[in-house]
Amino acid sequence: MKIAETDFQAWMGGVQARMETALSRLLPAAHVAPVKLHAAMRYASLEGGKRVRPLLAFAAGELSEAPRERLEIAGAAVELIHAYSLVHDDMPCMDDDVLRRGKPTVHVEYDEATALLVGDALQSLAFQILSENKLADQPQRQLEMVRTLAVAAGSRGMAGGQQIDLDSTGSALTPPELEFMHIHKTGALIRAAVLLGFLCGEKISESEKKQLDRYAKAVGLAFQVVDDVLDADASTATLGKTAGKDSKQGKPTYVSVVGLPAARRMAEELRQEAREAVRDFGGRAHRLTALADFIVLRKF
Ligand code: GRG
Repeated sequence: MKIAETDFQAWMGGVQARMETALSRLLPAAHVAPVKLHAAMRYASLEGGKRVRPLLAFAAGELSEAPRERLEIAGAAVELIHAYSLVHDDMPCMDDDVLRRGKPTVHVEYDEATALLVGDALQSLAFQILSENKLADQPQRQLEMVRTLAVAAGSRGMAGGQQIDLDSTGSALTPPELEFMHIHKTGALIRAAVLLGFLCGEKISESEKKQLDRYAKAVGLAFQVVDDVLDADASTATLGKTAGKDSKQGKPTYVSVVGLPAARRMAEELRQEAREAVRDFGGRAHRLTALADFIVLRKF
């Protein structure tokens, strides 16, 4: 293994461990009433997941010299929204899945009503921690962060993308329609993770923000293209969730719309686009470029 790879693995492991501790602290304790809901919220959020969104927030925060304590909160807020989306997405009324992160899904381990409430409560907690901790020196900046996450999670972001996804099952989408769906369903939250991380620090200019946004958009879409490739190409054991589900459910994916080789090429083009977007930052963006590589070259 090369030194740069070893360094990246160590950094990633460090942020993941830090986020596990932070999330455990920020989530209500399992013994606090209502015990079932709190235990299920912890089940949905802890001990699992790659923590890609907090990793992106930390990497972007390095550019603006953001304090780690702020990045933990911003990363946790995005991760809680992500965890909520997975819980709801797995429910019988949506994707109807029984396996997530190698464990039974929340509605299987608990029950459907609890899964619904877990998602609701995780979403509320995300905005609670984002608003009750000081994340910026100017209140206006912190409001911008709250708004960024709200838009990304809402009907013009993730929830809207999910609606398009549900409605498009069994229909043939064109590549631009598919891109529109994925930019919203998956890309919006990934983009928010990068922006929130950057906004936790002070050293930012408008032009730098634009460059970072270009990176975030490329990485957000790349993440979904790779997810589609892995769904078609990897095993359930490797993924920790049911593989091959998209085609079984008749869902349009990059693989079904453009084919596996073209989807792989697209992921690679987006990786290059992401790297190009942060080229001007030089060595300061080395975590961001390594994360773009990780997101596109991952096997799970
Ligand atoms: C229910 C409002 C609502 C939205 C759900 C994101 C989403 C929308 C559904 C998840 C379904 C899915 C498999 C989407 C593909 C991309 C994705 C978000 C994969 C899972 O994210 P990872 O790989 O998961 O970051 P881990 O477990 O590592 O955190």
